[in-house]
This record gives sequence, C-alpha cells and structure tokens, in this order.
Amino acid sequence: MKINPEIINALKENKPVVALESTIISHGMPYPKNVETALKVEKTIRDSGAIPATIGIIDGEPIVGMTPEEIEEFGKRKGILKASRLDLPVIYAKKLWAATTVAATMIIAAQAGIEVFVTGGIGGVHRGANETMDISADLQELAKTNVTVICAGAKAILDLPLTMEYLETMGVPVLGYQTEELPAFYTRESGLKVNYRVDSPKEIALIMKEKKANNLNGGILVTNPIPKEYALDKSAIDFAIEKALAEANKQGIKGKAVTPFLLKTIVELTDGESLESNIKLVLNNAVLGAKIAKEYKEL
Ligand code: PSU
Ligand code: MN
Repeated sequence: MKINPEIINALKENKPVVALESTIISHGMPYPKNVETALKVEKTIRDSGAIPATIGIIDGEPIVGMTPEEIEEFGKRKGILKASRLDLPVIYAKKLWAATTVAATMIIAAQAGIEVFVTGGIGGVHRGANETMDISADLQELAKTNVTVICAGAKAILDLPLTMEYLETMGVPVLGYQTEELPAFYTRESGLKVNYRVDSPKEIALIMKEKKANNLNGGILVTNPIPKEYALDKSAIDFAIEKALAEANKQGIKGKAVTPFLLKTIVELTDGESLESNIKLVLNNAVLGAKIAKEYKEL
C-alpha cells in the first residue's frame, strides 16, 4: 500500500492519526459538496490536533492519506467502484479505482497501524433482512478488526433494533458519547439503548487500551449524536426514508447499490436539508475522533 510520508512519520513518532473513508465521498454525497466536506473534515481533524488519513484505492493500490487532488478525483470521477471486504482482492488484481466502505477502510487502516476511524454512519441490518439477508459487511468487520469507529449511529433506512442485536451477537461494544440512547444519524433519538454511556474521549481511550492489552480482537463503535441545532425533525426525515425505501423496492435496487440509492434519494426528497445535517454530523465526529486519537496516544 502507499502511505503518505506525513502519515508514515506520524505513526513512527506515535502521533495521533485518524482514518477516513472514501465511499462517503464517491457514493454518499453529491459533487461538489462531497469534496468540500472531505477537505473540511480533514481540516477539522488537524485543528483538533490529529493527522487525517483519507483512504481509497487507486489503480489497485490502497492509498492511506489521499492528497486533496486525489480527493477531488474521487468526488468527481464516474465509475469509481464501491469496495467492501469481498471486493478488495479483485480490485487489487484488476488494478481498479475504488472508494472504500467502513469495512474496507477498517481493514486498510488496521494494516497501516491506524486505530481510530471517523465516519458519518455505518452500514447495518437492512429492513426486511429476514427475507433479503441484506446485512452490511461493516458489522462483520467491526467484529474482527481492531479499529475504533466514530459515527453518528445508523440511519433509520436500516432496522436499528436488529443492527444492535447483530452487534451484540458479534461482540462489538456500542458506546454512546454523552448519551444512553443510540443516535439515529439525522436525529439524536432512536428509542434504543447503547451498551454503555461514555462521557469523555479519555474514557474511550482507556477502553481501547484495555481491549488491546487483553487481546480482545474487534472494533469499538462510538456513537456520537448529531448536535441539537442540526438535528432534523423526526417525522419529516421518517417520511423521506419511507418514500426512498418504497422507491428502491419499486425499482428493484439490490446489493451494494441499495445504500447509495437510498442516500441519494433522501437528499433529493429533503431538498438537500438532509445533506447539510449529514455534513455537520461528520464534522462533529471528526472533532471527537481527533480527541480520542490524541488521548489514546497520551495514555
Ligand atoms: N451510511 C451513510 N453514509 C454512507 C454509507 C453508509 O450514512 O456513505 C456508506 C459507508 O461507506 C458504509 C457503506 O460502509 O455505505 C455501507 O454499504 P453497504 O450497506 O452496502 O454495506
Ligand atoms: Mn448490503
């Protein structure tokens, strides 16, 4: 893999590094907001005292620490694939370009030696999974790969109770940052409880340290609620989600196309309002992720 020299140095000097995914750029937001956001997230991480490492795959080579030009390309270029765990060997062999999902980003981050990763929302158990078996590979990855993922919970496009059950079965601790309740991405509430509430980045860093010291493989999921002022009205967003799900059904959208289709349709149905919330919550996660990475290095 190609690791940016700044990140090689940071890792050598035991400085805090935060991984970032690229599926959110290529398949999660429209151009040019996707690029603007990715660059803002990187800046926020720097301003909060850590070094950002955006991860993607160019010509079959994993890139850890993409340049602003590469981020621009990932935001703009058509035909960039979406890579989860199963896609990696094929994309490497065929020397393709691919954006990495939470699962694939975790794999590459862990291989590079990065233990903290910030994103917006993770994949999960889809509604209707009892028939379709559509369960994101992100959940399996959280069960086995040693990376702490900071997110704003999961979107209600998913079956949140089943997603929590699945994570419990797989042994993934779900922590709520300053909350007992699992946040639902656009909203702070889901009606579900997280496994444990944590109140400071230091507390999270200590949990990471114990997990490592005791060889407890797998990730930690930190759920950070969207700031109140940016949260969306629950009934409005639920309406858009229901409509998007119905549309996906009608058009017969399947497999890895499902999540990008739903995200795009929700942005359209809310006239971009959901996109603004999405951007704010990612920035909010970036601040927390940088603080966790810093505390972890200072232990
Ligand atoms: N949820 C979001 N935004 C995203 C994704 C999920 O709110 O951009 C992306 C992430 O990269 C996640 C992936 O890992 O979708 C999950 O896709 P799937 O459901 O196909 O596993
Ligand atoms: Mn799926």
